[in-house]
Amino acid sequence: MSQKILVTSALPYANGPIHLGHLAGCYLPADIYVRYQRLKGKDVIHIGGTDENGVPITLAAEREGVSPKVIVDRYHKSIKESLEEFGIAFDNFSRTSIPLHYRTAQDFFVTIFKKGYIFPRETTQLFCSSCERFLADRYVEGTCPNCGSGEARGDQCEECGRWLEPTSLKDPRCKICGTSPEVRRTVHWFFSLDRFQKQLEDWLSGKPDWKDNVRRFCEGWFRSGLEPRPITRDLAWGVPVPLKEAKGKVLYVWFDAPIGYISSTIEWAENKEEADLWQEYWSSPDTKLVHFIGKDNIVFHAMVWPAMLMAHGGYILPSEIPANEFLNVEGEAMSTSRNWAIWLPDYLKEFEPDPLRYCIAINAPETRDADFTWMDFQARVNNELADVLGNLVNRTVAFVFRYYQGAVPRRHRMRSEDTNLLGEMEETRREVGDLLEGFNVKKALRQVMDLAKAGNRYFDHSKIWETREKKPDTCETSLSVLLQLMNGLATLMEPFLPFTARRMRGILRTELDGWDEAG
Ligand code: B3M
Ligand code: ZN
Repeated sequence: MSQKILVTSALPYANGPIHLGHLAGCYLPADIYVRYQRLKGKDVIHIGGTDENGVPITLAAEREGVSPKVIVDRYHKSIKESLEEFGIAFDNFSRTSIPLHYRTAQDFFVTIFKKGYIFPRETTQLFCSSCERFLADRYVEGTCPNCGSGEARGDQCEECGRWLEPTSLKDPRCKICGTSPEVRRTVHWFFSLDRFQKQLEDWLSGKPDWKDNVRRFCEGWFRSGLEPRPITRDLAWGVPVPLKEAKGKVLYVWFDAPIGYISSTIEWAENKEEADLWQEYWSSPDTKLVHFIGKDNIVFHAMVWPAMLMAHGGYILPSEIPANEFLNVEGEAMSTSRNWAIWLPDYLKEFEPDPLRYCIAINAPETRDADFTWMDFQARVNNELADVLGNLVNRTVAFVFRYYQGAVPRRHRMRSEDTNLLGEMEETRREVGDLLEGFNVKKALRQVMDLAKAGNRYFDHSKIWETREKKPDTCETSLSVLLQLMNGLATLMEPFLPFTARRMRGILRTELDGWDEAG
């Protein structure tokens, strides 16, 4: 059986539209990777969906005074449409509020519960007496015990990134009414993450080429020692805990969300009417499972989720977790609450997808945070997309139409500059392929642009406006080489700028080549 590649992108919360940070963090790099693998003819599927459970959803609903269902329906649609319009090509884009997902998540829970990895424990929790309910995660705000930020949330401090317990906050207050909550006793179900520390450490030590950010993160956690994690919540929205004794409780969203990758794959197989096909991806030991995520999701994907999979035993473990850093906007961190972001639906009202795909990819926050500015956007569109790529295509095509009626001129004797350029194209294809296999989107795109620059230099040196009359054979050969280069570029560009690549093929009237046949 040929190797399968199962690519997932983090499931965005369906509590708002999608923004640039989401794209840079995972959707665009994932899409580039998947498009490349498809061109290679690989058996690859891209699985995603919206995360529709948990406090981020119920909070958004309460803020608007509507039911959570209204929120998730609205934003599932918005997110799905934006991603489609932006060219992010999913094989399946599901949602975690559907019965199929509930069943899959509950079965997963029951399997590891029966194996003894989930247990109830009496704990303390913050309770708001004026709202008369327990305050889960983001229903509490307060001062971070780690960095002192006054706006830490019950689950995490956005300032220092520390993962928190609501009861560890100083001066906690109810997010809804501002009351300072009291501590009450309650029972929650815990997942024995601690029992997987050794296994996780061994597993991670077999991943020396994983990105530093992921490895450093995990090493920090191992040093402080893993502890059991509560995986249930007191909420009226979400996947009900499938235990009689846990009435009224739902699964913690971070427990059910990654299982969404599995349920979305099941849905994909059902839609194809090959109901068992999903298992070939999730169970075959030579499937490459690749989770594209942003850095704020590392702990869940590199530790908690693999431990859940180990506990379950029926599925493969992630092979790769390419996690990107953050993309800032005009020097400031994006923030939904402060409404500092570029929302994709707004962008798409004004511009085409490819210029933004280009700017994000060429400046991708792969190893450190990067910054998006509109000045940079403008400069790159003008100086790189238009002056380098657009110019090469326009002047070549204009010349061919003007003097050769739009037909590809004949190729005669090839000179060294001709074979050199085509050789450079071959070389670029190999290098870009290697870079994309290693998730180096930024470098890969730079190589493609360097090839376009080489094409422009070749154009200038070839002086076709002179050779056309004096040495017509040479002119014809140069043009045929330039057109071949353009066709090769249209394939090399396909993962990054699919709309532009399609337009180029339209001009050339060529079909999309496979990666290895390109040019
Ligand atoms: N919804 C967090 C986020 O949107 C969360 C990711 C789930 S991936 C399984 O950043
Ligand atoms: Zn309250």
